[in-house]
Amino acid sequence: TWRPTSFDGFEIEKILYHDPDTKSLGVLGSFKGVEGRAIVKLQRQHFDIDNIPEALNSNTNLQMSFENDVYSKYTAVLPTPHTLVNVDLTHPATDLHIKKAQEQPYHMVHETPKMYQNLVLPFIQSLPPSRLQWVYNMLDKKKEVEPLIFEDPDPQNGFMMHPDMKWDKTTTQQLYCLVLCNRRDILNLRSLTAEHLPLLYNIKKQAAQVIQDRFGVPPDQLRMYVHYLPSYYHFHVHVTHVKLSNMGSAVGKAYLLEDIIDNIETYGSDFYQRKTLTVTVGENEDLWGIYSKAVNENAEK
Ligand code: M7G
Repeated sequence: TWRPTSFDGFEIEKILYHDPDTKSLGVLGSFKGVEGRAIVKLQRQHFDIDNIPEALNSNTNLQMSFENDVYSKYTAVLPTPHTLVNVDLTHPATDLHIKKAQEQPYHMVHETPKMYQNLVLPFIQSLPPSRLQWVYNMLDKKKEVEPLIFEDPDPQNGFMMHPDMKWDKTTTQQLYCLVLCNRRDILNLRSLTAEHLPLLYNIKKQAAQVIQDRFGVPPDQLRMYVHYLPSYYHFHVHVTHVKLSNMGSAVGKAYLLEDIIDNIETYGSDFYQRKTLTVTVGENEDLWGIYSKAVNENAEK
């Protein structure tokens, strides 16, 4: 597999997004002489407190941009060390990757069980198995440079836990782990019934224990949730530090593991087959086309 050692000859095709909140930027482009397009995501790293005394001295010039009463704002370039960035590369990037990375309008859609059965499920079943190759590589221990954090090999209730690709592992305050269950027959939240309670309890208990032991983050500072809808239809649970917030932890996308367990226990095994679920869909997603057709047809009736 080709891997770059610098951005030599990198040609920018377009800016996919740039987000001042997360101090991040996504670029589509290509490396000179290398086949395929590349998505490059840059994110500024958090400050290393040890370097702060070195930065806050006469070497750092302040340019005032705003003042009001006791308040003022400046821009400055920290001299040492040069500001660090995190780089995420997707290469070769498919059209799907590019569409996913690109800034786009989002919509809240109320997905009824009927919409799921008639429209969404056939769509999920039509996806090529290659979409889950990275998951199976991890489960089969074929390819995964990231360290395995934990494994329970039980075929029914077991799972694997790795650091999520989104975590740069520099701080536990941004802890982000990914739990992949061993079973390959659970598509998503809608698939879950009382039959899966032992699996859900097992994840809740063991993942929290391991994270406490390994990273010192106590169970009540973890947010464990499932995306509905996810991007990948192999059942997985996101485990993050409670202080980490992003689009992925927003309502209309993240469903808490604890609440899922409680809903199935309190309201019945078929809760998630009967419930209307609110989902957040981007216009670039295939599902947006499917949903908007259903919503328009309903409005005409
Ligand atoms: P999702 O809810 O299906 O989709 O979560 P999302 O990407 O819209 O959140 C899939 C999760 O798997 C995300 O949190 C990804 O960051 C993570 N992920 C994706 N890939 C391809 C990898 C990978 O190769 N390694 C690891 N460790 N995590 C991945």
